[in-house]
Amino acid sequence: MYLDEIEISNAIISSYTQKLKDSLESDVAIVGAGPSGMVCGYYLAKAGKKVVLFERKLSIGGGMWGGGMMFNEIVVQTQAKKILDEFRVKTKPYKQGYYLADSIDAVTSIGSACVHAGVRIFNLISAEDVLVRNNRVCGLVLNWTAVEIANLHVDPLTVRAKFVVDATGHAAEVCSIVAKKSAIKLATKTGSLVGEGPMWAHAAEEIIVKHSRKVCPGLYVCGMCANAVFGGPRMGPIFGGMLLAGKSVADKIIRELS
Ligand code: 48H
Repeated sequence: MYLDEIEISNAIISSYTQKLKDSLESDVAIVGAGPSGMVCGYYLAKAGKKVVLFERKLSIGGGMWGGGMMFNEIVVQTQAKKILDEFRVKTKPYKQGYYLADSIDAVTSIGSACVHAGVRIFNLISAEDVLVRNNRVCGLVLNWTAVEIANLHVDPLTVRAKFVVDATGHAAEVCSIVAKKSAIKLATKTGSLVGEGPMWAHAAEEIIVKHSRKVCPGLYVCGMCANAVFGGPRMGPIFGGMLLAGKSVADKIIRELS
């Protein structure tokens, strides 16, 4: 069979366009394909929800690839090991209550399960604004990351969703936009972003799952972003809290959707 370049281009353009058009309206739109966003997306899709996930970078995985200071191993605690087991990530016990996993295995296995569960992941797209109606976040304003990097004056496109999840990590980008541009008060003690504290792994891992919840109508926070928004310490290269937070937010949204 002769391989024609135009057929290859046509295949990619038509398939991608269809995928993007199918994603204009969804149950949940997640921003950020780090560990918490992907785990959240996986459990939502597994429950039959229509989920779309936008990631600024070329690669998914957020801060998990690099383990701790580029030593590409991650640590999880006992409760979170069950989630790694579900994704078939190999773990090995270290000391009682501590497990180790290869960060490459963790990112690739979670990413693959997420896509196979039905989450549509769009890499190279950044959320630059939100859609707000009647004091409720109901969508995202998107642009190519390349447009953002090149600082081009190109207007964005928009997607609508019943719920938006901010899983953008330390920067809490979606919540920052909501706090800065809308009249919505976030459900924090200040009504705005409280800010992340210095490292305290034990306290941070305990609080992050509680903080991963609804922050205003239509908007949930998940993972590291939750401690930045509600105020909590960072935890360093222990990733159990991110996995548990992703699952917990998915469970909350599934309840609210039904
Ligand atoms: C599209 C965006 C946008 C945007 C950002 O940082 P992440 O890995 O986030 P989490 O919460 O899943 O995991 C946090 C963990 O990696 C971490 O940093 C830890 C445990 N730190 C502890 C410590 O002490 O430092 O992923 C967030 C993702 C990234 O891939 C970004 O590129 C992406 O979100 N992102 N995507 N539009 N506006 N902003």
